[in-house]
Amino acid sequence: MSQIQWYPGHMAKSFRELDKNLRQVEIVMILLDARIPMSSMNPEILRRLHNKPVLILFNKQDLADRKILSLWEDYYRQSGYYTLSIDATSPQSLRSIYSLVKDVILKEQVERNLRRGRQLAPFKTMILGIPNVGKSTLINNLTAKGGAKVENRPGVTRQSQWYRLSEEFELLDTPGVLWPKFEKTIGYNLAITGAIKDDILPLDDVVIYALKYLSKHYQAALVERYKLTSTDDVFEILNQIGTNFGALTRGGEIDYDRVYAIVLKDIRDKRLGGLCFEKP
Ligand SMILES: Nc1nc2c(ncn2[C@@H]2O[C@H](COP(=O)(O)OP(=O)(O)OP(=O)(O)O)[C@@H](O)[C@H]2O)c(=O)[nH]1
Ligand SMILES: [Mg+2]
Repeated sequence: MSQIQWYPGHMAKSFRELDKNLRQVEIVMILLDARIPMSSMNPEILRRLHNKPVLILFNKQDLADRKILSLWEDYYRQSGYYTLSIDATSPQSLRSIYSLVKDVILKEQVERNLRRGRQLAPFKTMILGIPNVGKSTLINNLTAKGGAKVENRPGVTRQSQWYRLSEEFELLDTPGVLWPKFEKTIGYNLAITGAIKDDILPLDDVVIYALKYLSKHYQAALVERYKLTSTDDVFEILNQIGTNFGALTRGGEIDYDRVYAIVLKDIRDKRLGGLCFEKP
């Protein structure tokens, strides 16, 4: 894991900028990967968001294990956050985000403004999330035709910019990448889901970790997909996949690199069903 660089200095700067930007928004949206709701969260962020409503969006719900995901929703809700599971590519998800913000999270403020005869203004928001979690997809899909123009209104710092997405949302751009610390299994989870590039961690370690998790928590799906006769030993699983899928070298040996690629692709393409690699 030493190849992954986690710069405390960068992080401190990002957090200082976050603190400044926070004052300007009405609601903070944190995008998590629904398959790894802990590894895709920087816990330090939550400690910084006092007094602002926080909406935790579990994105890529279409790839996740619904049962486990609902446990995660409960977990974060019990800690005082609003939660919603979404698929950032689906129009229905986008509508439900807006309804939740307007009719629940900022309801009082909306009603107060309407009572005072003010028009409903776009909600000022900030969208935080690790790389590849779906921020651009969400922002693009929240953007109405003709939206996403940078308004001529600078944020507090020079780096910050406001974007008018639609009648519904104005977005303050995000301050840097707020990775969690790559401790323990977090790096593996980020690699499995594609948040970090495949060449950052040794692929054999990543896939072996994934297969161990799957054989413990998704044994039936694993057996079914790879026609396994036993799941007792992870190296035996690799051999069976290699044999059953013809991932062999010319000399007839198991081609492990191909086996790793097969497993990773299957996980990411949902060939093993909806998966979560963490439980609350
Ligand atoms: N299955 C599925 N794929 C999604 C979803 N949301 C985004 N994606 C895919 O995830 C990949 C990354 O999405 P982006 O929107 O580029 O992620 P990002 O957070 O902007 O990534 P960076 O710009 O690298 O920080 C793309 O291939 C998207 O199509 C989702 O809800 N479900
Ligand atoms: Mg992006």
